[in-house]
Amino acid sequence: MDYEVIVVGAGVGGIYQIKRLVDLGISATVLEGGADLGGTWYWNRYPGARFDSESYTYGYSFSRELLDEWHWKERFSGQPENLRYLNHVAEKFDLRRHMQFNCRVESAHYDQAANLWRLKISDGRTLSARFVVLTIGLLSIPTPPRLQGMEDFKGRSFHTFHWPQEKVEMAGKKVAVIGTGATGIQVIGEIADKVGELTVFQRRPNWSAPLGNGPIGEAEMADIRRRYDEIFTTCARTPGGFEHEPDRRGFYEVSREERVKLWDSLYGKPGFAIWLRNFREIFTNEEANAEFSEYIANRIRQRVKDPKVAEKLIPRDHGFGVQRVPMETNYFEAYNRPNVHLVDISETPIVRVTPKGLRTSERDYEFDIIVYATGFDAISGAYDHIDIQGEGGVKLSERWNDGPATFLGMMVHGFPNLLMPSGPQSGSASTNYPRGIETGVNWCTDLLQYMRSHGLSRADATAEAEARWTEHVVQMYSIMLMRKAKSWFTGYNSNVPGHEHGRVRYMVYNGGAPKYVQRINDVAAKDYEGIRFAA
Ligand code: NA7
Repeated sequence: MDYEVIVVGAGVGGIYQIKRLVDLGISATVLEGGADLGGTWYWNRYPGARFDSESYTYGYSFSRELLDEWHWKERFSGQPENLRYLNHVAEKFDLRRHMQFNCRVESAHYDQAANLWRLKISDGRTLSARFVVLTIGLLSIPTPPRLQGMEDFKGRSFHTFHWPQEKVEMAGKKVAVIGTGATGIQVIGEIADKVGELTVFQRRPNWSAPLGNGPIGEAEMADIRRRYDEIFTTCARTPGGFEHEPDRRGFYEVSREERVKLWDSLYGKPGFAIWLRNFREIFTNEEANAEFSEYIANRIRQRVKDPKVAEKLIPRDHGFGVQRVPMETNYFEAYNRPNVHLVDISETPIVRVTPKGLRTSERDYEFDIIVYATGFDAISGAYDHIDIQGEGGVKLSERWNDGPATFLGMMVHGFPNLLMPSGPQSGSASTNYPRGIETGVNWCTDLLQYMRSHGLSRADATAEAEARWTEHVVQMYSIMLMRKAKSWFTGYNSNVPGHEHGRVRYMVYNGGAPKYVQRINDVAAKDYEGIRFAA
């Protein structure tokens, strides 16, 4: 056996997981497909890439020293600083020597006779380990569109995830952005005044509201440091793992004036306040949601000068907050600029990419750069991309063909000793990611310690426990308007066969962080009820 534990992926999750393992003296390594650590913050180098989480709620909470020495310079920190932070963490705790880069895991097969996982690596090696911990990200498999002629384009084109590491000269250039999700909205707001011409190809608009970014000075940072305990306690108490707590008053218990007063105070408050400090009915009640959506629609109408463009930017097929809400900086104002154009491709679809640009059903466009902000094979995609085979050679991708089924979002029946601290149906995907990650990594690490101290070498979730958890996840969707959304929360992706809209995949745990933590802690307290162990 090469290692006791192999961790796959050196992003936010993998960095913390290896720290825990090293501290316990467990023989472990991290295999990372990229050339360096950082995951999401290593890859996504597009202009405007930044947290929508308050920076100081995104950072790790495990080390007081780290909290005390790091200065988050912006309320919503940008990619370069985020990557510096993760490098700082790795260096501070001397974690780099436990990481191997340019090592893409191609397959992971469980060898039942030896009770070992055997991993094939892209560099030709085969490595074995008793446990495999997958920290492979929720949004790590980018999905460019499948357009005819993409390879013929003579200019530069890339998916936002693969934004080049060297500076991309954009001044004076004709740029196309396809996609208006959280990524597209960040890019567009950032580059509108830096490019020659910007043409946005929008299929469906998204609801979006101001991010409210700003600097954090020395004095404010000192105050944040003093309040860290309180901040993390609040995050642990709220459904989303943020500082934002829902308004507990009933939507219809207060007058329309009171509701508008709340919304006026939230619009422009930093971060997800507008989404998560709102009335809870926004998430569950069609009428309440429609009333609030109309409020936001009017905000858009106030900000976009051309009424025709404004109407095109207002979603009609879903209400505010039932899809992930992208936060924006100067997004709507971008459309007031003479160099920015909106093409509604629900009316005039893109027909193909040409050597010079794009052809819609209406006309040809010429571009120097085409940016594909078209999203990810989210949450289960990274798992589907590794040939993972459990007991009896069962393939995980086939088991999950119609959507994931898990135990606590962290284990799968028939795949012993395979752990997913932020797996599908875990608490991470629908919450402030690092808060969920720390929870998941701690739970998985506790499980490893429990097994060590009890002389156990094999852990497998039972089929019954997996079915119960998955049923609970499905139930948590049933009350949410989100279940109807054409969004990566329901497994929709028009560029991935089988992920078309219409069949919900139960990807995330919607019960909120406190309930999730309670559930997984209960399992641990009952000697891991639902897991079958062997010596
Ligand atoms: P999203 O939220 O999945 O958005 C992708 C966008 O790209 C969305 O507007 C799509 O329109 C559009 N899209 C996708 N494929 C096409 C094609 N083929 N043609 C035209 N338009 C297309 O991905 P993001 O990267 O923005 O955000 C993902 C998460 O990353 C985000 O929530 C953050 O948590 C970080 P559609 O809606 O399918 O009509």
